[in-house]
Amino acid sequence: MSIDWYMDFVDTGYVPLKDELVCLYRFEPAAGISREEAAGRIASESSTGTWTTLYSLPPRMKDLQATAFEIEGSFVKIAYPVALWEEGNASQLLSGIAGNIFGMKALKHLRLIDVTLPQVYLQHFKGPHFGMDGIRDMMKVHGRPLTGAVPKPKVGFSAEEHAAIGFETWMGGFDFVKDDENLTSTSFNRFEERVSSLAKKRDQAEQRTGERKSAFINITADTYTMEKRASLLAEYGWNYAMIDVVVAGTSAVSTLRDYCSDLGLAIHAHRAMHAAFDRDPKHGISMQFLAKLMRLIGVSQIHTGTAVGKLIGSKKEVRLLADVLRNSLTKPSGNILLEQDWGSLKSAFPVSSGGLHPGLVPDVLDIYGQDLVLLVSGGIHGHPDGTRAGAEATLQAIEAWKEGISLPEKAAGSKELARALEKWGSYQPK
Ligand code: CAP
Ligand code: MG
Repeated sequence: MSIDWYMDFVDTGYVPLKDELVCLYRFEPAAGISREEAAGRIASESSTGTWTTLYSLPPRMKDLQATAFEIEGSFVKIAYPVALWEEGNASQLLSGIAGNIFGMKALKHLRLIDVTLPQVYLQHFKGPHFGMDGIRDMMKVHGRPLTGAVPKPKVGFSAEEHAAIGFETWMGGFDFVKDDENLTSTSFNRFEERVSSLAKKRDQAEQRTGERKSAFINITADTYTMEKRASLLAEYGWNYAMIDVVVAGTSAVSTLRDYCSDLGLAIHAHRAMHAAFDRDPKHGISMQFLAKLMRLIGVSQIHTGTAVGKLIGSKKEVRLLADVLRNSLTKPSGNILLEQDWGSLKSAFPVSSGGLHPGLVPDVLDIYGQDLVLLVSGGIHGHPDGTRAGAEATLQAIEAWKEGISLPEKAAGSKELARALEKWGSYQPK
């Protein structure tokens, strides 16, 4: 009598239905486990199965079983009946396709690479409140990347000092002042004080420049506190809230998406902690899955890397992440991306940040084009002539890229850029 039924979840002749959700995994079986059995175990454990055959199995259960239908080398595609998934519940999706399966002894490694979400599933999610066009209209910024900076050092300033650095950042021409991912409401910089101090400086900067100015102020905390903080942001006329989405969790982001949307707040998603599970090419969950999940839930923008800065992410990955967030239809790309038709679900901005300075701006824009949020933090506050000059130098580098001229050529008539190049040239931080 056989004790397990994993092979019931494998059918390489199966063609997924239009309404099925398809996942792409990279997997390595443990010793003594065949590829087919390993694929069957992934499909079983992430849908209706368990480790042993059962005393009774109602025939209708077959309709809910996942099917491993394509096994090629270390990659397997698995089709999931849409009835497995609760409408509009992204957290439950993760419990299925990114849950127990990572801990199975039958696998040495497992990585969830991508998922194709069918329209019947997508329709239960609202997606981003604004979309890229909506953000550009809201900020009145067209024809160039949106720009921002985090006061540095990361934390330590009082709310007043933070706001003063923010003012210099805005007066240097940047659109946004961003909280760092580990700044929330500390004894030396309370959230409430930062919200009001920055609002005063924002109003001054808007008055003097005639430009819209905003900030990504970090509300990350328990969900109830995040709701209170989002309400305070709206009271002070802010149009963004920042959330460390991996730390806060899928359920909290889902709750805040509607709460912020009702307040007219876009969500800036910081991805701190993503590298705990997306860095190892053999195991974990890819950044493109996280980016897709966050667009589905409805953040307005999320960090996607620089390729040339201080943090991980190749040029190819960064371009792919930008496509996942910006395109209405993503074409499949080998064993790293599945096709995705987003239907009417709005776009989200990729955010490029991390070790950038004016000398690296053309490299980043060559990768992304101009539809991105460009964050240059140490790269403006470390400018030899200070924050305002650093922001001006960054904007001069953007102009150079748009004009199709080299930075040294541009620097001949732009002293702030010249001074930035003197210090950093095209140095790529490690
Ligand atoms: C960048 C940053 C961002 C990283 C996050 C930092 O500051 O504020 O958190 O960009 O990485 O704390 O390092 P610098 P990613 O510009 O001074 O490096 O964007 O890859 O998620
Ligand atoms: Mg940071």
